[in-house]
Amino acid sequence: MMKIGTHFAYWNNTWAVDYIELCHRAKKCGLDVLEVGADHLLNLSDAQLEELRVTAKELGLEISANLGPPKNKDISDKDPAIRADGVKFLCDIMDQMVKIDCNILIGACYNHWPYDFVDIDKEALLDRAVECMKQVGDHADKLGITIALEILNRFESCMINTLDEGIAFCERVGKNSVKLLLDTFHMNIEEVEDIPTVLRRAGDWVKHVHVGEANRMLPGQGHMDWAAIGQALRDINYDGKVVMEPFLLTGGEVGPAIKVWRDLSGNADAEKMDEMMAKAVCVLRSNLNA
Ligand SMILES: [Mn+2]
Repeated sequence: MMKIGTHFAYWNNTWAVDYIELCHRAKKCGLDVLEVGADHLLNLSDAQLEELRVTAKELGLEISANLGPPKNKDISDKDPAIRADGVKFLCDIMDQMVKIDCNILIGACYNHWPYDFVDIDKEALLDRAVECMKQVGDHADKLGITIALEILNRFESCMINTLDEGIAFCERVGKNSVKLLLDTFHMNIEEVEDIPTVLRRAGDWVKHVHVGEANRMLPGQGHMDWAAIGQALRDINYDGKVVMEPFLLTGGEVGPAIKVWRDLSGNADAEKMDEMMAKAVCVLRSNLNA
């Protein structure tokens, strides 16, 4: 059964949030999953992690952990010390994830994000990231965690832009725990085939899905063919999380990072934001049969 979620930054334009409050808000909107910032888990005490685990469990919510590593923890970096720090950073995050029963780490874990495009020696970046990801994958295997590497569009990564590049990377890593995340926003920019065709071709490589309209508005607010996308996910027997990444708000830290330069929410207040989210959940449930 597919589970429907959202990225935590939907409601705010800051990365710093109260996840306990957002768990309740997610539940109110009818969501099954709250996607949190993976690195935030490093800043929470064991007591806070336990509170998050219990709150999510009581509300029937699952948690996924979304990561854009900082530049000084980039496992593709030329500097071996930075790569070693990056491997440790990813392993430390997974150790925290276990404490909240979270078993999926997603994002551009092979690089730093937002990428600065200073080093664009793609082959060398990939070679270094593959070697480090083998170590990270071993730790994930041990913990029962899946790492779903996000395929990003050209404006966010020079390493993995298409499904084929994602599969090639995972095959080189060769770990059961290291698979792919496909995101409709990035696929819409980079893939030659239509999105349902790419999903069908991806098959078992897909361990996490991000959904949003072409401009990252909520499903149902744009022109994506959600019925066809839902059918493709059923065709590959996808039973993981389908997580929205709606970015509608300008300003703060999130607006500039995501390049949201105009309000896409219709100047929504808190109540209206919840209403729009609840409506998008319905759009996905009906199209995904979730
Ligand atoms: Mn995404």
